[in-house]
Amino acid sequence: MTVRAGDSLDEAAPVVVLAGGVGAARFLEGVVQVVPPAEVVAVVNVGDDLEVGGLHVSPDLDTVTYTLAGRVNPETGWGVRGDSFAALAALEELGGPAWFQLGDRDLATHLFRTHRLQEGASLSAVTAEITRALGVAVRVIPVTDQRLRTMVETPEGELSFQEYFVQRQSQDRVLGLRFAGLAEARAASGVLQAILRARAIVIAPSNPFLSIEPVLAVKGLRDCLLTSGAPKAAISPIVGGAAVKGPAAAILKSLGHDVSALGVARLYGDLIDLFVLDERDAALADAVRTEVGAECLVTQTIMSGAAEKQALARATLEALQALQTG
Ligand code: FO1
Repeated sequence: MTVRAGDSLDEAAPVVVLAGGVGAARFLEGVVQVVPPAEVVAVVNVGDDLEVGGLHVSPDLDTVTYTLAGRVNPETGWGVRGDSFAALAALEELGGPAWFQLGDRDLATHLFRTHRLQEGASLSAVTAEITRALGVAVRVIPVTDQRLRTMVETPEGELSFQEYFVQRQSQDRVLGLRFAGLAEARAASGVLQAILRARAIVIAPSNPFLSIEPVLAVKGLRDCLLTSGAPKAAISPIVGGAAVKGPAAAILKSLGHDVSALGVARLYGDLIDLFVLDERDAALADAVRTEVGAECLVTQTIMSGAAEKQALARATLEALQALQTG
């Protein structure tokens, strides 16, 4: 079944997903099973971007794109399926950086992106070129075309996101986060318009600090979300007090938040009308309703296969639609 706009909803209005990397990409795979892909807009974090050997790498944009193109490496959830690493090995021989695993096919994306950026194209324009070339009908937009980089404050000093996440395997205690470039960052063309026109907005089950906050922090984003008449949901990336993937639980703890779905719901507060939490956390739903003032959808949130991704997307969008019409 396809979730379609109800009587009071505009059919052409997009479903907007605020997205980080792997968790968001998996959720989007489900969304495109229940909504025509051309009606879906993914607004993607760029705080994880980095330069490797002079090439501009945008991990979250690529993870979302490769996943929707059916090309992602299913074991890691990032990178290209079946990729080889000959260029990386050759780079290492030369004494170049090899801690960030860039596969040969993946490198082509970074070569193309870097070249087009050097020619003066915007990141959003290059992203549109890449998604078109790979047959992705979802509109994938970086939240901003400006340079925005997540910096992680740790007892060892300030680290760039990928130094913290990949090079040091998220081992450091996170004392705070800074988004370098935020003062100059403006929402990329189409982002605010999509949010204002949306029929539904979903904050994907991504890390709220590392993936979603750099999106929400961009000038105008929060106000736009609050102004938009679309019903808004967030899906908890914390299940049973642990992160589905990555360091979200450790960061919630180190920044003094409850390590639970409730802790995540409190972070989103008045931005959301609906909070989606796992069946294992059903006991927290009442607290979310009373403390955060959001409706709750208690369902299976672990996206172990295609059926689960589709079911989560359908349940979330139907619950949002019911809020709108009910
Ligand atoms: N994650 C790793 O844990 N190790 C890597 O070497 C690595 C390389 C990499 C290359 C391209 C790409 O698009 C993603 C890559 N990732 C790697 C994943 C990435 O660091 C994270 O998934 C995201 O930035 C967090 O959303």
